[in-house]
Amino acid sequence: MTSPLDIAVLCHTGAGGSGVVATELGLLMTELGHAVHFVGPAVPFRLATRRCAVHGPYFHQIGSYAYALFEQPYPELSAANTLTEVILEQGVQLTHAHYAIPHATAALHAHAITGRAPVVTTLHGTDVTLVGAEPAFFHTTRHAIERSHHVTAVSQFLADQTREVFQTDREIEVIHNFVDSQRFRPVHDPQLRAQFAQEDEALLIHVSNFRPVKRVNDVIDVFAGVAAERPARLLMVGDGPERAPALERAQRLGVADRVAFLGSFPDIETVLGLSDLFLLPSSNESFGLSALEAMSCELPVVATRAGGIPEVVEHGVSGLLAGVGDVDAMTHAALEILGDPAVRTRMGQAARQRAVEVFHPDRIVPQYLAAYRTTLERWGG
Ligand code: GMT
Repeated sequence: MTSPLDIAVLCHTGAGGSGVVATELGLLMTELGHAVHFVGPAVPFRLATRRCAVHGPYFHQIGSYAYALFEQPYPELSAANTLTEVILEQGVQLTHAHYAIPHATAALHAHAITGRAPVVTTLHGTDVTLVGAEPAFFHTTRHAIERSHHVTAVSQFLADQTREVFQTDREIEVIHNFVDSQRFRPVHDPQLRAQFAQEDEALLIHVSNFRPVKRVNDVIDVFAGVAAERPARLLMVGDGPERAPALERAQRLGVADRVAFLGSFPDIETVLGLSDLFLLPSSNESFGLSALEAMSCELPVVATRAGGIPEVVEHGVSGLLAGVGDVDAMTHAALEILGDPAVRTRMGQAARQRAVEVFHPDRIVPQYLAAYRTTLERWGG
């Protein structure tokens, strides 16, 4: 290995794809011998339950200070301050900011203070398509993207969308997300599966943070259509503002007794590995990491043709895609896959093969490492 790196990582610490990618990448970098320092208000969601084979990664809590004159907290300033301490005290050479704001903004602030630690920013999706496009954050997001020393996006769709939304010709490297196919794999355990479904019932699953963009009511509608035709159960994993409306809809459609809302938890590989089909009817999705994790578990995916999803799920090969809101098409797609065990097996195996071959960490992590090294060569530590 060439010289080990010292990297600080800023990411959202709650359940969500960008924090998951940041955590998994940090763990893999640590296993490769690099020093990784997470800087955040709390230990990232998935880091809390993961152990690395070697010492690290490290976690530094962002300090906070409430003063009567401050009408609201200033997370960007607190993050920049703690990151500055970490850069100066730990010899950090580079900061990797996941999500444009406030993380890239805070990282650039710390770079301005220290004159060290150039910033690699990874765009994940809603930082551009929802939050960044909002007038309230438009200029700060564009500034973060234009001033970061290197910018990556998790899909070609997102790179193109970023240039369009911000009218910028900023160079953006596409580095797709990845999945640990050793951890995310099929689980053949009839006793465990029996906790969720009878032998003759198909087990469908949806995992998300239950935001409006996920269209969780469509998940319920598709499931109701499937359950009207064949024995089936649905696992809803995650939590968020759309959970209560989704439960209400399941009750209204008379399928609530077959839908289990399991809440939010980090070790989703077991429930994914036990299931038969993954549903992701989002209105927009820059990548769809949850779908990739399901594919790695040998699950075909029924999803929308939105954003970067077609870069992950190949229509007709690893799943079936439909238009946003086209519940009928998604219901037919799910029934088509579940109705023929040979189709389900073929698509599931193709899904896993794609996850292993195209989105393996061994293919993706070196791309981040190369981005770090190029940034350091160009901008210094
Ligand atoms: O999906 C979310 O709402 C969470 C969000 C995040 O930033 O945590 O996920 C985004 O980043 C993931 C990891 O790169 C992508 O797989 C998701 O597609 C993306 N979400 C959206 O674009 C809606």
